[in-house]
Amino acid sequence: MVKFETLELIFDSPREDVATLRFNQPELLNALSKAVVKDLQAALDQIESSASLLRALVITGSGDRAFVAGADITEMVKMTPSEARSYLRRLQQLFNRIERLRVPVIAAINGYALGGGLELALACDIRIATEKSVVGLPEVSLGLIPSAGGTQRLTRIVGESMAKLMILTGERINATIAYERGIIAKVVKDDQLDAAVDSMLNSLLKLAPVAIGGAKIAIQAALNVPMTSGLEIELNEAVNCFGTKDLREGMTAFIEKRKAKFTGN
Ligand code: CO8
Repeated sequence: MVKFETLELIFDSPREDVATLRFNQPELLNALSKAVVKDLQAALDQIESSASLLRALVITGSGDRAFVAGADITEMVKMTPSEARSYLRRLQQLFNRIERLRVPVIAAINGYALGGGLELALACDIRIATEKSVVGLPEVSLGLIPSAGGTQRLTRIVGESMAKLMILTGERINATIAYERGIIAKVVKDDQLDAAVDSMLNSLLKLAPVAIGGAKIAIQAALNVPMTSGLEIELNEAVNCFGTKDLREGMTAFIEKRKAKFTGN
């Protein structure tokens, strides 16, 4: 485990090829202060440098109240426009780095995911939330707009109409409504989050890592580039799979009517 001032990065739980990044300031509902952003950057450096050994990343918050309750309002209130620009640029870049990891990233949402907290979760691949969780982009109620990717990612996920409803009114919704809107992939009982994450990891870790990474990149392309470019990315990722032993193993196992054993090669 690597302990930072505001978060921890665990490399051996539940397995050595799964990293868990846990925001660790429950008394502040894990708000994203400048210190958190600095630690997040250092943690991501470590995650990227061990990327070849990793099969999945889980992001969560400590305590039982919040995933991340947004950017630190006590710091933002003092920011000049130019300070805000560099802070926001940094947050956007960090969330982009999370989105671009070639391993699946699970946001384990254990309470409030508001503002920058939801924006962080939207940069993850699979969002699992407890029933009591509350999500939203309430920035307009603070005189701000979602600006760590929220206007772009939420709109791509729920469409223009629902994104406008949520962002222009700043509404906070519970996990079940967020599930119905397609923001959350799975809602679980409050004491079942760890079990649900483990079960999701078990499903993912049985499969071919290069294929999972390629599928993720191709799906993201569907949201970000024109169809012709997206199809090209899909083609390249598929061809890349044909260069792996895992593809031969997966197909041979099917033909031989046995379970495939993937190695990530
Ligand atoms: N920033 C700073 N401190 C916070 C934040 C936050 N976002 N959220 C909670 N806290 C602190 C509270 O101030 C409180 O501290 P203290 O005990 O010292 O008074 C502690 O956490 C516990 O919070 P509450 O007492 O308020 O707990 P409640 O259960 O009463 O309420 C809520 C919980 C509903 C989550 C409430 O705390 C709340 O509304 N928090 C703010 C949520 C919010 O508006 N988030 C969006 C922020 S804007 C944003 O994220 C923009 C992202 C990118 C922009 C960057 C611009 C430069």
